Amino acid sequence: MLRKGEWVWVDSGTGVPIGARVKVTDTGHQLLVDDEGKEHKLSQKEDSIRVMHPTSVEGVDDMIRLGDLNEAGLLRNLLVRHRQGIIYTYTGSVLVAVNPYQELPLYTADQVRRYHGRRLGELPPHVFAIADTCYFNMSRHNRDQCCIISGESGAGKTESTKLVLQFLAAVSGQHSWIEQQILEANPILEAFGNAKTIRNDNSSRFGKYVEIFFNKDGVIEGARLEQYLLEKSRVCHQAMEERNYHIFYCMLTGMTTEQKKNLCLGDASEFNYLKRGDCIVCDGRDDAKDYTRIRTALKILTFTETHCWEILKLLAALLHLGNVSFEGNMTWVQPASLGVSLTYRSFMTNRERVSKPLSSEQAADCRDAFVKAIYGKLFIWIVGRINSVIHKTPTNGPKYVRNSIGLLDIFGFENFASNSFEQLCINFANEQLQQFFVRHVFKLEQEEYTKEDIVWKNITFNDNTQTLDLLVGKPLNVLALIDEESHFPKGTDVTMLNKMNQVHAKCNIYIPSKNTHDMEFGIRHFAGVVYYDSRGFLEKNRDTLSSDIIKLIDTTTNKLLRQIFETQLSGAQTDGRKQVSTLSGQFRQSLDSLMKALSICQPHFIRCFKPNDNKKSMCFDRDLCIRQLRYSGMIDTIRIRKLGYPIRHTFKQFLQRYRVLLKTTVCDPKTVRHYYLEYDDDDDDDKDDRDNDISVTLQSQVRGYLARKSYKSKREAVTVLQAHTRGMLA
Ligand code: AD9
Ligand code: MG
Repeated sequence: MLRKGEWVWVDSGTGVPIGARVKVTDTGHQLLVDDEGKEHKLSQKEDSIRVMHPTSVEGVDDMIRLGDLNEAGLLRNLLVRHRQGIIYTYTGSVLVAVNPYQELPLYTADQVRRYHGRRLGELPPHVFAIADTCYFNMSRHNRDQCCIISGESGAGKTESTKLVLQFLAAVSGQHSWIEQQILEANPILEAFGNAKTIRNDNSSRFGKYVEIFFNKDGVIEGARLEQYLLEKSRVCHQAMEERNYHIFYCMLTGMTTEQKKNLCLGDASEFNYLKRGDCIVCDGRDDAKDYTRIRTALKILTFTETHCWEILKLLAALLHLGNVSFEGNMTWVQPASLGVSLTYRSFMTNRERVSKPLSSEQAADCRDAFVKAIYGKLFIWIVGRINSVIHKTPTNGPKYVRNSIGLLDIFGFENFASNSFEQLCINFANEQLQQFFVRHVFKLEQEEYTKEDIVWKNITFNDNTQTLDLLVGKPLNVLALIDEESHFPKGTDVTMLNKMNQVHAKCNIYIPSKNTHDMEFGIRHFAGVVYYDSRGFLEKNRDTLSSDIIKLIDTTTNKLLRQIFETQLSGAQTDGRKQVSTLSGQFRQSLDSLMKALSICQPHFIRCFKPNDNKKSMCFDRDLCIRQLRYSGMIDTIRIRKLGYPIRHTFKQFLQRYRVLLKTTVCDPKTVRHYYLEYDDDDDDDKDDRDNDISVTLQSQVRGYLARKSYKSKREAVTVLQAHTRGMLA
C-alpha cells in the first residue's frame, strides 16, 4: 500500500519510467501525479509501480550515487536539478552540463578562486572544477591533459570551452600578452567559422582542438589551434532562417561608408549569398559592435591594416561573384579570364586539351565551387596565421619542460532528415571519440578494482568496434570504398553505392539500399541508425578545383589569393591528373593525429546537454534528454558500473551502518577504502560466493530479514531487498 506523498516510478508510455507522487483526492482515492503533472489512476498501474529510491526524490550531485541506477534515474536526476536551476552534475568524473539558456552568476572571479585548488567533488559540480582538475594534474604529475567537450548543436560546447580557457587563464595568473592573444583568437574564429542556424544563433561550423602550453611554473606560454571540416557550402547556400558566416554581416554593418564605396558594397540584402535563408539580422546579435570586436582581435593577433583590407577585399569579391548570373552560351575572348574559367571546362582527351562550354547551371556550380574553395582556404590561412603568433616552439633546448591542456570542441553526433557525406565524416569522428570514452571509463573501473584487490570477473563490454571496423577497419571498408571510387575517373555515386551494397551485404552494421532506385544506405552507429543519401558523395569527397580555376588563380596579382592557395599553386599540375588527397582522406589523417594526441593525455569529459529545442531557459524535454543520455555515453558508464560493483561505501560509512550485523571486523580500515556490494538484477541465488566475508555476511543477514516476511513472488522479494539495502546504505 502506498502512502500519501510517497514517490514512485510509473510507466510513461515512452519506455522510460517517469517519477510520480501519490496524491489523495477529496473523495479519498489515491492518484499518481507524474513529473509532468499528468494524473495516473492507481488501480491499473499497481504492477508496474516501483518505489523511488530517496536519492531520486531530491537528486544527487553524482549520478553514480543514484539508488535507481538506470535511464529513468539519470533522466529524473537531471530534471530535478534543472528545476532547481542546477546545470552541472557529475557521472563519476564526467561532467554533464545542461545548457541554462540564461546568464548565470557562476563564472565570476570569486567562483574561480573558490574552485581553484579543490578536489573534484569537494564543491558542487562545476565546469571550473574540471578545469582545475586538469590544471592540478598537469602541474602535479607533469602529464598532459585533455578535455573532450561534446554534445549536439546548441548544447553549449563552445561556451564551455571558453569557460575552461577563461579559468585556466585566470589561475595561470600572469595576464600576459600571449594569454590575451590566445583569448582573442576566439572572436576571430567565431566571426569566420560561426553562423546563425536554426539550432543555435552562434553555431560553430567547424571542429576545433586548442592546445594550451604551460611552462614548468604553470604559466601559459602559448597555444596551438587545429581546425576540422569547415562547412564550406554555407558560403553559397543557407537553409531557411539561417545565415551565412557572421563576418559578412558584420563587415557590411561595421565598415565605413567610404570603405564600402571602395569595394562597391551596399546592404546585406543586395547579395544573393547573404539572403538565401531569408534572414539578415539575428536577434540578440549586434553585427556592427561585433565588427569592432573582430577588428580589435585581429589587431591583437598582429594582422596588419593591409592584411585586414586584403581580407575584406576578398570577402567583397566573393559577395559580388554571388551576384553574377550566367545566361545562355557566352563567348569570352580573353584567355584564362574569370569568365572563361567559370563558363568553360577544359579537359584532356587522348591527344589534346579541349574546351567545352558549360550550361548556365553548370557555370553557377563552377562559380560556387570557386567561392567555397576560396573561403575554405581563407579560413585555414587565418588559423595558420593565428598559430604563427600564439604558437612558439620552445627555444630553450631539448630539455625544456612544457605541459599542455587540450580542449576539444567538436560537432556531436548528427542524424537529420537528410544526411550526406559531411554527416558521415562527423559521425565517424564521434564513433572514434565514443570508443575512446568507453575504453577510458572501462579502464578506470578496472583500475579501481585492482587498487583494492577485488576480483574483476572477465567482463566484456560491447563497444562500437564493429561500426568502426565497417567504416575504416576491415578491407574495403566504407571510407576506403568511397575513396577508391573518388579516384576512379568513371566512378559515380551509383557505382560507389553498388560496391558498398555488394561488399557489406552480410554485415549487420550496414543497411544496404532497398532497391536499385534507392540512393540511401544506413549505418548502425552507437547512437542509432543513420541513413545517408549517397548523392553528391564523390564530388564532395574529391574536393578538387578544376585545373582551369587553379590556372586562373595562378594569373592573379592578388597577394592574399596567391597566398591562401600556395600549396595548390606550387604543386599545381595543369593536366588535372594529379591524385590529390580526398576530403575524407585529409579528415582521417587529422583525426588520426588527434586521437594520437588524446591517447597520450589524461582525458576529462564534459557532456553538454540541450534541455529543449526552443532555446528556452526553464523547459526540459524528456525525449530529447534521454536521447542525449544515450549517445553521450552516460548509459554506457552505468552499464559498465553495473557489470561490476555499483554500490560503494567508504569503510567508515559501512562500519557505522553495519557494525551490528557483523560477527567480526575482518577488514582493516587502513587498507580497504570501499565496500562493494553486488547489484543482483534478476536473481537472488548465491551462485557466486565471494571470498569477501563481510559482503557474504551482509547478504545473508539481509536475506534473513527478507525471510521473515512473505512475498508474492521472488521478483518482489528481490525488489524489496534492493530498495531495503539501498535505503540502508544511502
Ligand atoms: V554548435 O554545435 O557549435 O552549433 P555549441 O557550441 O554546443 O553548439 P554554444 O556553446 O554555442 O553551443 O551554446 C549555444 C548558446 O547557448 C550560447 O550562445 C548561449 O546563449 C547558451 N549557453 C550555452 N552555455 C551556456 C552557459 N553556461 N551559460 C549561459 C549558455 N548560456
Ligand atoms: Mg559551438
